[in-house]
Amino acid sequence: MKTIDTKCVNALRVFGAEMITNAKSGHPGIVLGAAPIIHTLYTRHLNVNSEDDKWFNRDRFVLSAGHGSTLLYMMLHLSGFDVTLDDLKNFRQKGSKTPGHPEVGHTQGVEITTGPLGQGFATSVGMAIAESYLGAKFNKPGYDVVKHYTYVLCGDGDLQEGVCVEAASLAGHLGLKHLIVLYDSNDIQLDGEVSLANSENTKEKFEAMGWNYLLVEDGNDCDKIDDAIKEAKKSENKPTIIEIKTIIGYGANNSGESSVHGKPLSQDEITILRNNLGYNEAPLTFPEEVKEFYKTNVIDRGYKEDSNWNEMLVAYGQEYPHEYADFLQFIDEDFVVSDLDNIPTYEPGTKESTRKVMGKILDWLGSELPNIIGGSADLSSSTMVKGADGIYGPSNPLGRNIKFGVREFAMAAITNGLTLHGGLRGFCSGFFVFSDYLKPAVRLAALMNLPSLFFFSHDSVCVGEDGPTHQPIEQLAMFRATPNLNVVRPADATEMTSALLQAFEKNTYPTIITSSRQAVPNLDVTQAEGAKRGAYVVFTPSKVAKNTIIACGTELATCIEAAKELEKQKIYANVVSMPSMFLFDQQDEEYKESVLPKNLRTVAVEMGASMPWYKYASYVKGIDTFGASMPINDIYEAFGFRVEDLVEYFKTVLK
Ligand SMILES: Cc1ncc(C[n+]2csc(CCOP(=O)(O)OP(=O)(O)O)c2C)c(N)n1
Ligand SMILES: [Mg+2]
Repeated sequence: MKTIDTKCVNALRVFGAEMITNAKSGHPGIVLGAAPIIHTLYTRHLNVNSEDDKWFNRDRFVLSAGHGSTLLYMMLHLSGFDVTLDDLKNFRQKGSKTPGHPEVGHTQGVEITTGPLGQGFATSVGMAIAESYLGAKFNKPGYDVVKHYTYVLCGDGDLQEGVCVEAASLAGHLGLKHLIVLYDSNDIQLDGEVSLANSENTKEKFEAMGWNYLLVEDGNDCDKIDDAIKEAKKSENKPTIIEIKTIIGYGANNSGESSVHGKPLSQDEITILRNNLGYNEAPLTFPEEVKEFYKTNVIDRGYKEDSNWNEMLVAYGQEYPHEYADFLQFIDEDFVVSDLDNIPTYEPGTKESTRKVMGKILDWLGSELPNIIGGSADLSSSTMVKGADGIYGPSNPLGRNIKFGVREFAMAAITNGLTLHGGLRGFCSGFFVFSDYLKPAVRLAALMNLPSLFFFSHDSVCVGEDGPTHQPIEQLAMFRATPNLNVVRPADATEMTSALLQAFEKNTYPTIITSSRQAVPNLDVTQAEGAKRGAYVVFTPSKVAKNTIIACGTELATCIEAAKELEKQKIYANVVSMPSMFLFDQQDEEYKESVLPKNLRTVAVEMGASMPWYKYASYVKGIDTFGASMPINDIYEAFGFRVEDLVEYFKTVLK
């Protein structure tokens, strides 16, 4: 190992520890332990170009161990990204570019928001699928227009998470050869030794899942790390995990102990660290030779790689003009559904479950939008959601139907990865009640402003016989409470079609669409434009309304029936369809007042937790207990959602 590598690694260790001490907050353990790993990756392998940070064929780097953000910020600074010395000194401070954990879109060069352990790893599998798919689609002999690696740095905690195992199992099955995981294996985690909670054999575990496993016994040896990465790059048909044995907090007085994981070093401890490493440069600066080394080995190398790629792309464009034009369209995600002439339609008066509509429209969209890719968690025959062009895998790398297996959380994280990579839009699907299993990935999509799409069926107690384990109650409330997330519960085919078309637009938020298991009438009063605004009036009585009934999903048709019955009994109520609270809340005050006049008495109806509706209504007919197993026809009666039950209820609260 060259002296310059030692110099760089020690500079990173001391600067990183000082950044954390300066911030009075952060995680010195991983910074001191894993500095040689990230240094080797950036200076010898990672192809990125700070002058063209969105360069399509750049390598993707995922810091799954998001608590090591200090390492990433130092890399970005030294690699020429928009992270200044002052930004590093402002680590974790108000308004800084260097928040506690990496946030995509907030800091240039950060590929993904990480911090929730395990999810970075799982999301990287989606990036690797995207790379493999796009490579298969566009590469030609001599022209690897999409061929890059997805690198992950993870720790013990990441690998303990179930989502990692789900994702790793699928990645092995799919043979994602350009996925390379660098495992910072220090045998220590926050609370103590890893052996207190784990005794499995990492090598056997990953090999059993179809991975290559490599071991670097001395995590301070950059050359050995380099050799292992070179070896991993040769993989023909498997992802690779490189277990790198490191010492947490290397150089600190409490190295090798869990106490160094997340507690800043004191000034005295910094002095000890500096002495142990024989490092005496000024605090919070990088030596010139370190900066020079990064300039040559990351900035200049990345610039050259990017330029070479651009040159190649020009030649590709000359030889393959059609593919080239297509490729640019993929990069720009420049796909819109403009011609709706052939979209499947449903006549008013017919009946269909909204899940069947969802499946049919999505199949149609699959042929209209070549960049959409996704599938279900072993439920495509129930949710009706699947991707086009056959099942994706080594024998059909151009399949756009991903068989996720019963791995909901990894499915959603992978969906985020597909979208984050660029060039593709990911979607996935399952039973709505099991959205609990993947909620953390929906949350991260919302936090990342990522337009991932989550399509659920079986959206209420009307699931019926499968009973309370399968009947969602609180899930709508949970998701509606999540910031920057569009939750849509369409009432019929018209609203479902509108929701799906809107979901595939260029949004800065993810969308959840829920659908019914049971058939519902396709109404003549629902409208695409109204649905797009989140809520709109679908029924007005013959005399001036004193009341508003708000409903959505399968309850809308029943509420319209009930309002007509009320009218006969001289209670006059408008009915408002509100498929999306998120979209309605974005409308101007005038529109909102026109839909929900404040002087009217308002009641909301939904076969789910009542909580979200109190934002709009004084009275709510909801379900605040778990469901129960019984045939669907009994469900309506048992929970009081037949037309006659609703009429009786409305008479007690409306005027
Ligand atoms: C899902 C999740 N659970 C818990 C945490 C809190 N946490 C952050 S780091 C950490 C310990 C992880 O251990 P390891 O990956 O070995 O990191 P090291 O101590 O080696 O830096 C924990 C529990 C988290 N960030 N995400
Ligand atoms: Mg550890």
